[in-house]
Amino acid sequence: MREIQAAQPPHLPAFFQPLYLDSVTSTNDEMKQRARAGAAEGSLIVAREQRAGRGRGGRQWTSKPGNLYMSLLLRPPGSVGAVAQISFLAAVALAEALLEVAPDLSPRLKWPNDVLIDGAKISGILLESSARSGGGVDWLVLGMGVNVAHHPEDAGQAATSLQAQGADNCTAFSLLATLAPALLRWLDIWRGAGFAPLRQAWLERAAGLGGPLRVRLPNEEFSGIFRDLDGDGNLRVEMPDGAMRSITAGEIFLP
Ligand code: BT5
Repeated sequence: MREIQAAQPPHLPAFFQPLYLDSVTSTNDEMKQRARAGAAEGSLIVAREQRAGRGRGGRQWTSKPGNLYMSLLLRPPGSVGAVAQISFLAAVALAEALLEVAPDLSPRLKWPNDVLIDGAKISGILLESSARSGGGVDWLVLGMGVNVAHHPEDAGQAATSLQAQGADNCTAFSLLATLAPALLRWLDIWRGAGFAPLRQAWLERAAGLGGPLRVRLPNEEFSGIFRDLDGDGNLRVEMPDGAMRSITAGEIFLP
């Protein structure tokens, strides 16, 4: 009896229109199809497993049953660049949700969109959007994967899960019940006050702020000091000669 109840989808705030699926290639693919067909903002797909979960740049996202795999459809105002701030929003909301379900954890945020526990990746965020011809975006799909019950040992980088961190009672659904209101709270703040409060909240949990980092761009790689996040979400890096450089897209490595 308890198991059946535990497996019941959670109650979510009215903004969300959830659809729970069993096995999909990728929740982002499912949602993109619906976005193109006119689905409303707030549509949410949650799947038990993904057969072809994706990371950025064609990388794989390990997606066996037991973890949270979800995609939320948004139709935000603003330019493609501005809506990229949603990845910071998702990371901040997830950090808050993780702290609610497991108060002993110290989630850290790694630019641009990773959530780490003790330096290990617990989550991945994948934004995909379609630009409108007159400017702005037609739709934006926010994909989030969170390791709840397990994590890959062979990810090529350190990974962890809520259960590995001792949060044994947490399930994908119980995390979703906490994450959805946190996302909505931050969406409201972002819409009302812009990026500034989000930037502040992100910086408070930033991994490696003030310390050395290595930056990998498509055609170059260099080391510097991670100094700040600017008002557009670019990383501000101090170069060895003291000059400041803004990084819009790329990969960073913390020691
Ligand atoms: C990401 O990419 O971190 C974004 C992942 C987004 C996954 C969600 S799940 C719901 C939605 N539907 C999808 O198809 N995707 C989204 P990236 O920064 O490129 O990181 C990918 C890298 O993380 C891989 O190359 C591995 O090194 C590592 N990795 C793969 N699976 C992992 C896992 N479950 N936990 C931790 N690390 C993982």
